[in-house]
Amino acid sequence: MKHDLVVKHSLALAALVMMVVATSQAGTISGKVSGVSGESAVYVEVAAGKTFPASTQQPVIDQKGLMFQPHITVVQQGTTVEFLNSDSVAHNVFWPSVGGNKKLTHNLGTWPKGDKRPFKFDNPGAVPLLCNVHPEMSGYVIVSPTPYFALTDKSGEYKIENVPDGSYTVTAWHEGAKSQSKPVAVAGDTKADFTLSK
Ligand SMILES: [Cu+2]
Repeated sequence: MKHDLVVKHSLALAALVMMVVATSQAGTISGKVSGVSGESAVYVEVAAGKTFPASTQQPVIDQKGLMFQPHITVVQQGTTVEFLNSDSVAHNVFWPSVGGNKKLTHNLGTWPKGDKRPFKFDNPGAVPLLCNVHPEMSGYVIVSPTPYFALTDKSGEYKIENVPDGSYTVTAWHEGAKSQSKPVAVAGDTKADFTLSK
């Protein structure tokens, strides 16, 4: 009788420990994007039944020296980006599509030095930034559907931290290359490499 109770207690404790472990485990996804040179964006796609914290980012994309700076900005879906003009000439910001969808084309307008305009990116995918005053200007906002994303370094290495354990689809994007998505099972520290081509 006494022994039975101890066993029951131990089982209950073990179950509790397992629950705590199961709900608190998070890992990193890291690896390398090769086949292309320079920075790529890597992000985790939405997974069924999972909810994510809202964006806390407040990114600024500057137009300086006739360039979008930074050239590539990765944000979580729902993030408001401030577009600043630091040049003495007026710049425009527009994009022909979002995630390849031309219906999501938008022109933010043209504004002078020191001014900035916000835009909230509610749709996921790559947003090619252009300026209709300077055809040579180009940049990108990559809108990640989850808070789990990274920009690789110039050699293609990346690390996405604090991803809850589970099964995901991870996408790698590179300017001018075909994006690649692959299933990744995150359990602690997980590796995912990509090889992209044009
Ligand atoms: Cu411009």
